[in-house]
Amino acid sequence: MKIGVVCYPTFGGSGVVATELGIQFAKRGHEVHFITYERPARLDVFMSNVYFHEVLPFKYSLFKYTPYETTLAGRMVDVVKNEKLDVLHVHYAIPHASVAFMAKSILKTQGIEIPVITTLHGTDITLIGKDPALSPVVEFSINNSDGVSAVSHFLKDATHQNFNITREIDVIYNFIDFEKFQKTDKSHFKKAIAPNGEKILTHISNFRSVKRAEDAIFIFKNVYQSIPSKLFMIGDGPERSKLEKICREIGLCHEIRFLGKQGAIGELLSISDLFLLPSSNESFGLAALEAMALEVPVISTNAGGIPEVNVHGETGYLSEIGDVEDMSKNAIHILSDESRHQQFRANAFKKAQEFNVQKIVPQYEALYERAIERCKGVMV
Ligand code: GMT
Repeated sequence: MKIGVVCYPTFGGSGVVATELGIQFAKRGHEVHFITYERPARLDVFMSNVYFHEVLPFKYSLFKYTPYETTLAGRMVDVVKNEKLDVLHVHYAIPHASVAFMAKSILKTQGIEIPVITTLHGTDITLIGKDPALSPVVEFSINNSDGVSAVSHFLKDATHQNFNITREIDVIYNFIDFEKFQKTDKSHFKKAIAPNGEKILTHISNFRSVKRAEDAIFIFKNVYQSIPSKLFMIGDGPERSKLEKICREIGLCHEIRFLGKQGAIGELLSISDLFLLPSSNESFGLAALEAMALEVPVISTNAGGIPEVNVHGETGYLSEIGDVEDMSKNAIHILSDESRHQQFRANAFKKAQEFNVQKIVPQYEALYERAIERCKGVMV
């Protein structure tokens, strides 16, 4: 198959899933074309059957805003037509699904029928997508996709609650490539960071308000009072300065490291003892799954689709949103007993295997094939 992939090329969850999925399809011998405004952050390998088509900004003095959607649609038309793509997979509905509809309509006038798959990732539905300014466009473009997937049952249900959906939605979970995500012995690195055997707690996010990253700092503050520990804050985003200020105010700057955006997530998780995900909204929680794949138990909220990944009392614990005291208590419970910690580590790893990429990619393949068949029916 020749597959077009449209996504946000950043470290955000939807971009990571889109890129890793594209790489998996390429490994299976398909030809994959990324159509994005930058080279995707996780596209760090060279493969002869992976192509990158950059969407360049179109600037003109008349425009207050660059017409990104128009240039993206133009690029989609160009790539589908000239590379003879079989399917176009867009990740994150806004604006990719409506732009794909535009490209599909243009191509139809030229006798080309391209199946469009839309994957819903989370905030495109639960936060911004349902805003009245955007919702008619989101609803229309979901209903006019040839195949739709959501990354959790929670997100599928939320899509039905927020929109009038006439199209079947497949639930296809986020996934882990265990060939890539393997625990490595980084004990020398751990010794440098935590020379006295301190526990390492880790939070990874884009530091947006929905992540409640300040709760991670307050949980750490409570844990630190009874267990010698350090906190990694990995990622970057609009709340970073506020978070750094909190660290200064509570006098724990020396124990909390802001590491910024990181490519080597696996190495940092390999030396982590506990992962903190205190989000107020999370359709799945890919960051938690990546932690679990490296045997790191998760302290999280019970928001959205997180309970479909983190199992209470088994792979970690779930608390109400904002209940820092409960999350702190649970973190201390896991970290204060070595054999209990090891059991949680083993459970987390076992649960992560349910999301092995080998099980997930065939589900996308089946979705593509159904959409291609459907479009062939339209052509006849
Ligand atoms: O929240 C993020 O980190 C970014 C966001 C995105 O779309 O880039 O992530 C969403 O998609 C991920 C991949 O499917 C999910 O694992 C995240 O749970 C989801 N984030 C939210 O729902 C807030």
